Amino acid sequence: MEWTSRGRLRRRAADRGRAGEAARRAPLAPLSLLLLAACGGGGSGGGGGGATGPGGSTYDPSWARATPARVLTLDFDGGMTAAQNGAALKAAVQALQPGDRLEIGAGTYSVDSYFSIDLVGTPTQPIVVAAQAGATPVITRVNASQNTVNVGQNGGARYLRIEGLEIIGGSIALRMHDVQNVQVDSCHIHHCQDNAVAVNSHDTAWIWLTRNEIHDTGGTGEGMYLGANNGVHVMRHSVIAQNLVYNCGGTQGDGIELKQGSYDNLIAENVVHDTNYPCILVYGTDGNAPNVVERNTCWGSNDNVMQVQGEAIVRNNLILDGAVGFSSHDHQGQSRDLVFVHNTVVNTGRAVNLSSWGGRPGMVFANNVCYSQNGDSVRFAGGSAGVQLAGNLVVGPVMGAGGGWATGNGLADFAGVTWTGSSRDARPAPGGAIPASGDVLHEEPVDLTGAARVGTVEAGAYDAP
Ligand SMILES: [Ca+2]
Ligand SMILES: [Ca+2]
Repeated sequence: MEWTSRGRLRRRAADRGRAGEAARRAPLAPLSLLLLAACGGGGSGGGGGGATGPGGSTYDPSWARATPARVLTLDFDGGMTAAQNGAALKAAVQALQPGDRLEIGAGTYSVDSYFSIDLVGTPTQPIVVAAQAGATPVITRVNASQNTVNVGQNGGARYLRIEGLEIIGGSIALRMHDVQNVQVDSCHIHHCQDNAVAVNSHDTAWIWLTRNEIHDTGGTGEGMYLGANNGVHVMRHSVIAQNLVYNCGGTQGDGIELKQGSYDNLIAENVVHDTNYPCILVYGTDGNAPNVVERNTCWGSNDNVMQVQGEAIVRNNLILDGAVGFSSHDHQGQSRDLVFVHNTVVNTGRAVNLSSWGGRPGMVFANNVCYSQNGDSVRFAGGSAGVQLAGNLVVGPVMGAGGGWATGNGLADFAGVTWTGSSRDARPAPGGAIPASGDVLHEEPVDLTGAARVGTVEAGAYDAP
């Protein structure tokens, strides 16, 4: 298996203490500022700030809201074959100019030749390839000898948005290469021979992968393969949000994998389930700005459900049903600067395994609910020296630490959760152990739903008033 996992979190220890509370309560400020700066830079004025989602996260680039200079339409021609329609689609896409929006009608377009989208828009004149309203254009190919869609392989892509397409088959269904300021939104990408989405052949920046449905992969099987192995190419300043990823198999089958060295990325509000390797797997940043993994719901892995090496903030996630719930250990770098707060982890076996946390800088484990039916709630295999431990609620033994938790009652503490993850309503049950179980010094301003935390401080991903 791929023994990895990391998170990344580069925040100084002081930021996590009392003095740093205000700074830590401004979630994603560094990323947001970078995104806004990026959107406005490099061109002739990129519009205002990005759309703001729950909790202040930015899930769309500001340039995506630019009014098209020209709207073009491509309809499926019933008098032509799928392959002829595919050739027409390829030609129409590759002819787009800055400011163009191409709207594609329903039908199956088989692009049976090498297809790379190398379109360069600008912040005020981005290029959009979209489905017509209410239509589902399907792009596929006749075999898996090539990727179905490449982006930026033959000159690069900038300020490009791909929206509402269904992409099926090929070797990799969608592979992005030399890309910056590119968004893939609301696409349905599935049943390919290898990964579904790969962004690992170049250094990339300001990529938005949002609201896509991704499933049924093969080969090494990643739903999303982001950054290259061992930091050879990195992804930075990017947003992976509100995607639904499932049935990732093959020889590995990670749901969302962000590789070593990639930094300052946001992985938020994704739902990932039924994967062979981890639903979400994140390494470290090699000393750069932390990644943020928040408000994701993950269940059903043959491996660790979520695995983060270090240099990350991991908060408000719901994690259930795997070989281990959450795991963190040295992988392609060392575990360090990892803040793990306000997560709910429920598992039949060990809930949380922290192999290399003892003596490492910047480690925080606070306000988590960690329940195991048959195993350890939390295991610090290398001890917990220097780890900030507070406000946790556990069921099952804690190994390698001397305090920082209280003991809960079991599944009755939730509104409706099963050990297998078949029921996942992890809101605190009134009268259970969760209300007021958290530590105020480590309280996050919002919970998994994006709602502000109010009143007493609850451990876990869900607030109670
Ligand atoms: Ca993998
Ligand atoms: Ca509360």
